[in-house]
Amino acid sequence: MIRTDWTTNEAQEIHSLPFPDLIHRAQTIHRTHFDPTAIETASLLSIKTGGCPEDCGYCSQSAHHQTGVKATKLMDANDVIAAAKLAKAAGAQRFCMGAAWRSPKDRDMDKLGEMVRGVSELGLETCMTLGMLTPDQVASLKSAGLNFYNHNIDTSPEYYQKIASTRTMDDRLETIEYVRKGGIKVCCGGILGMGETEQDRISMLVTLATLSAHPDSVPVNLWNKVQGVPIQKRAEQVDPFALVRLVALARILMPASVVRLSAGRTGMSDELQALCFLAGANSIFVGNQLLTTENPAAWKDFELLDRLGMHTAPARTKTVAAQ
Ligand code: SAM
Ligand code: DTB
Ligand code: SF4
Repeated sequence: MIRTDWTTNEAQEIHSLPFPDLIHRAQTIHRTHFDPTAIETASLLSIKTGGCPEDCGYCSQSAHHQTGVKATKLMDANDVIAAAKLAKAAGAQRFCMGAAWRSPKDRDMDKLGEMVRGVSELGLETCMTLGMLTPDQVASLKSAGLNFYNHNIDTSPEYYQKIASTRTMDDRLETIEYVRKGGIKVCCGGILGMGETEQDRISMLVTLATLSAHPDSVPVNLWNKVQGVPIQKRAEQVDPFALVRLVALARILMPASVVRLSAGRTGMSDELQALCFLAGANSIFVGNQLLTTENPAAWKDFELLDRLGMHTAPARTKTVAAQ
């Protein structure tokens, strides 16, 4: 059953179950909704890097921090489409285009639409992450055929002010609502390892799981270390079992959503990734590069899936979610 009325207490109780019981519950739910041997693959491209006016304390692309990331202009649509072709050949099913913007300018919308159309024509699913959108901008991306929009809440409502001051959680939730109402699938998750408490992590998932409809896709990122950002001083290594517990909780609270094991996999062992797949993660980014940081080599990922008798396939829910 898909529920959007989870309470924090319920989530805490599930989260603190004995590990075998938690994994069993997550696996049982995972198998009712998905093929447990299938992993979805997405590839990322930074279509406009750095120089961002937002002050997100974790991000290499903010103009407020000295991180050494060089600011670039918005790429040409043809170059983006050429990169998508390579990503498809390398095994990606979805192509996610990210821009270091607070929000796109209306004058950029035609070029963004051209990118969406060109990437779709290659037979790839399309995703963009461009910052805050107006309903008109959502409509423009929808008419170009955009399938997914990524817009993360990043952390709990309680911790949010400690990670960014130029935007609020409510700003994020507003764009998510515009995207959903505009008929584009929502990809929304967060980051672990930024000095937040276990309570914050649970609260972030409860926030997602009590939206009027669950995000179609939930990225769980470990904070990828970048030099020169404020979060560096607070960042903590995430305990591997804490990560698995959180993935399991995401799977249980949002049974029909795809859970993506996103940034931070370069530091994870094969065994930890396998445990995350058992706990319900069913999507990864493939390709050496995320936006400005590294990701494992694609051959390593495919070899791991092969060793586990798993395969890549677009995630398809078995049941139609009554959301
Ligand atoms: N500017 C747009 C926005 O913030 O919505 C889109 C690009 S932004 C880089 C997309 C997401 O990447 C952020 O919301 C955050 O969750 C994630 N992110 C950024 N830096 C990260 C890092 N160092 N480690 C893990 N995730 C990160
Ligand atoms: C998401 O949740 N993770 C991706 C995607 N959405 C856009 C971004 C990860 C970025 C990692 C830091 C970087 O490479 O700059
Ligand atoms: Fe800009 Fe997005 Fe990075 Fe924040 S997370 S600084 S909005 S690119």
